[in-house]
Order: sequence, then structure tokens, then C-alpha cells
Amino acid sequence: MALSLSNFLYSSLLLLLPFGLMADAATVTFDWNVTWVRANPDGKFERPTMGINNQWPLPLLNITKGDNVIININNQLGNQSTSFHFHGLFMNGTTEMDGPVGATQCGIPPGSSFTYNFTIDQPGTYWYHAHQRGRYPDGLRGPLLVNDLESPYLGQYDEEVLLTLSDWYHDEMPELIAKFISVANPTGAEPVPNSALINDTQNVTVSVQPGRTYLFRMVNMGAFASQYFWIEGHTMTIVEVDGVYTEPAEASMIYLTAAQRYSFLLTTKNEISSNFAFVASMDHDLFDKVPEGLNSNTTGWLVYDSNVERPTPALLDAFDAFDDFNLVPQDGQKLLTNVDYVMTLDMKMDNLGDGANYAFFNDVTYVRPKVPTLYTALSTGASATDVTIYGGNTNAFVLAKDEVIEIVLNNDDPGKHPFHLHGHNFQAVLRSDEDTGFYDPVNHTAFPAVPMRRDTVWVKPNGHIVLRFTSDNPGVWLFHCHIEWHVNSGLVATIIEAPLEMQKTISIPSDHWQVCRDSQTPYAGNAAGNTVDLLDLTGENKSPAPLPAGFTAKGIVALVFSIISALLGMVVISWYGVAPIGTSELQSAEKRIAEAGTEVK
Ligand SMILES: *[C@@H]1O[C@H](CO)[C@@H](O)[C@H](O)[C@H]1NC(C)=O
Ligand SMILES: *[C@@H]1O[C@H](CO)[C@@H](O)[C@H](O)[C@H]1NC(C)=O
Ligand SMILES: *[C@@H]1O[C@H](CO)[C@@H](O)[C@H](O)[C@H]1NC(C)=O
Ligand SMILES: *[C@@H]1O[C@H](CO)[C@@H](O)[C@H](O)[C@H]1NC(C)=O
Ligand SMILES: *[C@@H]1O[C@H](CO)[C@@H](O)[C@H](O)[C@H]1NC(C)=O
Ligand SMILES: *[C@@H]1O[C@H](CO)[C@@H](O)[C@H](O)[C@H]1NC(C)=O
Ligand SMILES: *[C@@H]1O[C@H](CO)[C@@H](O)[C@H](O)[C@H]1NC(C)=O
Ligand SMILES: *[C@@H]1O[C@H](CO)[C@@H](O)[C@H](O)[C@H]1NC(C)=O
Ligand SMILES: *[C@@H]1O[C@H](CO)[C@@H](O)[C@H](O)[C@H]1NC(C)=O
Ligand SMILES: [Cu+2]
Repeated sequence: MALSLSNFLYSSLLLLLPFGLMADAATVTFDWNVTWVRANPDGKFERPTMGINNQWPLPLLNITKGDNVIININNQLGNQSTSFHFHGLFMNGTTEMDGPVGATQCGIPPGSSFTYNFTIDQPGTYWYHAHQRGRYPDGLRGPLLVNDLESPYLGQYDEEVLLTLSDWYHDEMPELIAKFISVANPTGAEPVPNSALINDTQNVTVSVQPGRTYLFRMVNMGAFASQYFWIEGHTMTIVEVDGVYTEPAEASMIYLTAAQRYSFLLTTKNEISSNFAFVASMDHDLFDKVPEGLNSNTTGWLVYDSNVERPTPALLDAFDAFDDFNLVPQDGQKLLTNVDYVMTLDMKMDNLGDGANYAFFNDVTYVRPKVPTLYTALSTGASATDVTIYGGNTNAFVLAKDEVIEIVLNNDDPGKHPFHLHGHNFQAVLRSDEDTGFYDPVNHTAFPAVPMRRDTVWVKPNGHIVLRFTSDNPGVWLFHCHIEWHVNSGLVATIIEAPLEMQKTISIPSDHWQVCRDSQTPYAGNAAGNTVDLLDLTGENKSPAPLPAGFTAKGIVALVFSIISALLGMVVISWYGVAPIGTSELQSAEKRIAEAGTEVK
């Protein structure tokens, strides 16, 4: 019964030792069957939803820093393949566990199994989600917390509270994507969510006690909408963004794009006479049209006393959120200077020859290669440093090891976009105001001495951002907009970081090859699967051809279709809606417009 002295000393020693020195970190194992379930989180509509072990919402992964995580996936969906990405984890030394289908693995087809095996040595607030065309908004996304026994804020709070935010669609993604990327939607208007959720429900209550401090951890797991978040009568003290501890910063409202995370400290009042509302409100700027009856606001309450009423939140005239560029990382990491390599990404939205709207970096819209990019890097020897072999539609960049890399992103689009880098966080060096056009490297506002770091940052409409990081993590890492619609319409670039180093250090477990065989996906050679002539990309996956000359402005495409509908009536429009339109149809439409005396610029 009595605790022996040696046992006692051993446990005390464990508490005193820095975590990294502990003999064996734990291995935590999860068995996940991916299954269809039915869910109705907004109380308005029950729908088929992708769950884990017949449950949805998905499980919280609450891991301790240093732990080895094993997740055994068995895809029991029956009709769709999938994969998982652990958003914000660097996967240092295990790029093969990063998850994006076509980049670091083949999709896991129905009936197949796949094991993710990685060690977490970062603290903070993360999430996990499927990383294959449109899967995560259908349900496959959940929170991931990394508990840090060495947190600089340990001891400054009594308890932890997790709140997730999300938008929610009633229709399933395959159907919505088909409507979104279609000749019938030439302007590329994104489907607007039906509801917003907090913690995968609404009207959530957080029971609090007076005079205590709570660490709130927040994740936006949504597919599209950014959200403003505020708590009436209380101040938030931000201490972490995207896994990076910050100097404490007070805020009355925060703004979370899809995929961003915040942790803040909140100290409760000393009396319990009232309860207080908190609100998450979807940013309408991103919606082309706000549907009648949409409620963008989700309310929850800090409940001091459950017998006291829960007040309706006051309506605000304007949103005034904390600017994350004012955050300072707690480790004081200085601005990276002496940039070795600049990746310039000019982004725009435009139409291709099928009449649908796509997203482009440097005039190329991403199309998944036949061979996942990592497998190309591992199977092509010395040629792996030649960017050509990764294909003409992947926006590939090959980086050398241990260089300072700068990403310049010029947003030639009137929308806000949240950009995410896999495998790293980055110093957010500059975010211009809107309508400032492209970045001018010789004329810009001063960079901060200690820039904010995170893994997802938004660019303003028709503005630009400049990001920096060190290429110290060999692997294949995507850089993409985290609006799932824009991922599907091609706003993705591929970074192949230190490929020759990868060839020495990365080995692919046999179950990863097996899912490629199960799904008949080639896993060697260049992007087209050619293992003999690596520079021959015949047969690679390509985007549709460009529009014929004179049809490049998306406004004209819209005009063409409104005129066709006026001339020929709705029967034709619905026919166009089901069959992809070809060049000849567009040309005859052009001729008709000319004949009708309409001006075509
Ligand atoms: C939350 O409360 C509002 C207002 O009472 C109600 O309209 C809504 O249906 C509730 N949501 C859920 C999921 O119960
Ligand atoms: C797959 O099955 C689910 C559940 O039966 C169904 O709701 C969904 O529409 C199907 N999806 C496809 C792409 O067939
Ligand atoms: C996963 O599915 C298999 C086969 O149906 C079943 O044997 C196993 O118990 C399931 N695992 C979990 C964790 O539900
Ligand atoms: C996980 O990876 C480690 C390191 O490669 C290996 O030793 C271990 O056997 C793997 N575990 C599983 C369950 O695959
Ligand atoms: C996560 O685990 C830690 C350590 O066990 C615990 O203190 C914390 O409350 C947990 N967080 C949540 C949201 O459950
Ligand atoms: C929100 O959901 C998470 C699980 O994802 C749970 O740990 C947490 O306690 C919930 N928060 C509240 C306030 O209900
Ligand atoms: C949502 O909240 C905002 C800010 O208070 C307010 O302007 C807007 O009218 C609210 N929307 C609805 C539908 O209540
Ligand atoms: C530098 O940029 C500012 C702000 O955009 C502009 O007003 C100014 O004319 C520019 N100066 C030069 C030398 O281009
Ligand atoms: C990856 O690990 C190496 C070796 O420990 C380290 O030098 C590098 O900074 C790490 N990079 C990231 C992004 O974690
Ligand atoms: Cu976007």
C-alpha cells in the first residue's frame, strides 16, 4: 500500500526533468474506421456525414508534446477514398505522413488501411482533416491539441476550454463542387454555407467560476468562412497563434480564417450575477451573395450561474478585430535576412476553355499529378532536383537545403484568401493594404524586427503578402489557399524541399505502397509515371485548355451565357449545365453576339 521511497523519488524526478530528457515518451495509438453517419448539427437538416468509428463530431486528439502518435485508418466509406493531414505539424523527418493525396501519398480507397506514424515535438493548438478533394467539409475534420509541460504560460491559468468554429453545408461536397466548377458558374461564385457552428453545434455553454483564469483554445475548422469572435464583457489575452507562443496581447475581438488557431487567457469576473454571450460571426466579404435568411452568427454563453438568464448578444455596427501582424513571438526569433531564393506567386481567378472558373498561380492551375510528388522525388535519383519532372500543372518549386526562402504572393483578385504552408510556419513579414497591387521589393513599408509567425495567414483583396522561412525540413510540402473551393479550383503550389536529402532519409512503409496498388495509382517516375525518360511528360494530368483568344475575361463569359439564355431560352442553358461546353460552342456564341449587334470587347 505504501509508496516505496524509490518509486516516489523516480516520480519526482520525472516531474523535474525537462520533457525531452525523459527516457521514453509515450506512444498513443488510435484505431479509426472512417464511416458514414448521419448528423444534424444546426438543428435544421440531417445529412450523411463522414465520421470516425460511427461517430461525429470527430474525436479530440489531446496529445502530450514528445509523444509518438499512431493512427490506424480503415476506410469503410464504401464509395470515396480519403487521407488525413495534421494541420500545422511540421512532420519533420516524416513528410510521408503529411497526408495530401497526390503530394505525399495515394488516396486510401474504400476497404484499404493506412497507418500514420509520427512524433509531435511542437506545442499548441492544431487540427486534423482529410486532404483530398472536398472531403473535410463533409465531416472529416477535428481538433488536435498538444499539451506542453514546458509552456511559458503554465501556472497562469486554472483550466483549459476548447471551442471549435466551423461553417456547415447541407449538401454534400461532390455535388457542390460539380456546381462550383462548371460552365454554369463562370464567375466562380462559391457556395455559401447554410449555418455556422461552435463546437459542432450551436448555443453551447461554458460553465465558469468567478475569479479564475481559463486558457481558451480556438480552431476554425471551416471550409470557407472566416469568423469574427468576441465575448461580451471580457477581454481576451492572446498567447498563442498556430502553435507559436506570443507575448501576451489584449484583444476584444479576434478574426480566424479557415485553418487558423488562437489561444487566449480569460479571467472571469468576481461576481456571478450575470452570464455573458460570446458570438462567432461569419465574414460576409467572402460571400458573393448573402442568401435570404442566412444566420451568420452563432451564439454561446459563459455561464456563471445556470439559474440566471442567458442574454441575447448586442448587435454591433462594425467589426474591429485584432490585427495579428501586431503579435510578437514569445521566443523573439528575429527577421530572417539574406534571402537566398524568392518564390513569386501571382494569383488570379479566370476561365478555361470548358467555361468554368479556375484559380491560378503564375497562370497555372494545379492539377494532381499521376504520381504523388513525393514518390517522384524518391524514385528519380539525381533528376529529382529538376523541376520539370514534377509536371506542368503542379506549380512545382525545388528548394535547396538550409536556405532562407521568401514567398511573395500577389493577389490579383478582389477576395481575401487564407494561405497555408505545410511543413513549416513562416515569418509573416508584410501584409499590404487592399488595392495596393503587386509587391515592390524596392519600395515597401519596413519589416518588423521580430515578425509574427504562424502557418496560415490571409492576404487582402488586390494586395500582397511576403513570408519567410528556412528550408530546414526536407519533404514535399503544399502551399495553398485554405478555402476548400479554391483548393479544388487549383490554388495550390508544390514545394519539393531538399529532394536529394529526402532520398537518404525518407523510407515509405509498405502499407503506403499498398494503397497505391489498391487504387491503381502509379508510384514511380515523373509526374506522368514515365520511369524511363524522366523529361517526357506525355500523358500527364493537365487542366482544360485556355479559352480561345478574345474570350479571356470572365465577364465576357458571363455575358455570353446570359445572351445565349436570352436568345435560346432556358432549355439550352440547362443543356449547357450538364455537358461541358467546347470551343466551337463558344465561337458560335461569339458570332451570335456579334450578329445581335452586341459589343464584345
Ligand atoms: C440555438 O438557438 C437558436 C435560438 O433559440 C435556435 O434558433 C437554434 O435552432 C438553436 N440551435 C440548435 C442547434 O439547437
Ligand atoms: C456515398 O454514400 C453516402 C452514404 O450512403 C451517400 O450519402 C453519398 O451521397 C455517396 N457519395 C457518393 C459520391 O457516391
Ligand atoms: C473497425 O471495424 C472493424 C471491422 O468491422 C471492427 O472489427 C473493429 O472493431 C472496428 N474498430 C473500431 C475501433 O470501431
Ligand atoms: C513508427 O515509426 C517508428 C520509426 O520509424 C518505428 O520504429 C515504429 O515501428 C513505427 N510504428 C508503427 C506502428 O508502424
Ligand atoms: C488535454 O489534456 C490535458 C492534459 O491531460 C488537460 O489538462 C486538458 O484539459 C485537456 N484538454 C481538453 C480540451 O480536454
Ligand atoms: C467542445 O468540444 C470539445 C471536443 O471537441 C470538448 O473537449 C470541449 O469540452 C467542448 N467545449 C464545450 C464548452 O463544450
Ligand atoms: C450578426 O451579428 C452582427 C454583429 O452584431 C450583426 O450586424 C448582424 O445583423 C447579425 N446578423 C443576424 C442575422 O442577426
Ligand atoms: C513607393 O510606394 C508609395 C506607396 O505605394 C508610393 O506612394 C510612392 O510613390 C512609391 N515611391 C516610388 C519611388 O515608387
Ligand atoms: C527539422 O529538424 C532539424 C533537425 O533536428 C532541425 O534542424 C530543423 O530546424 C527542423 N525543422 C522544422 C521546420 O521543424
Ligand atoms: Cu482562396
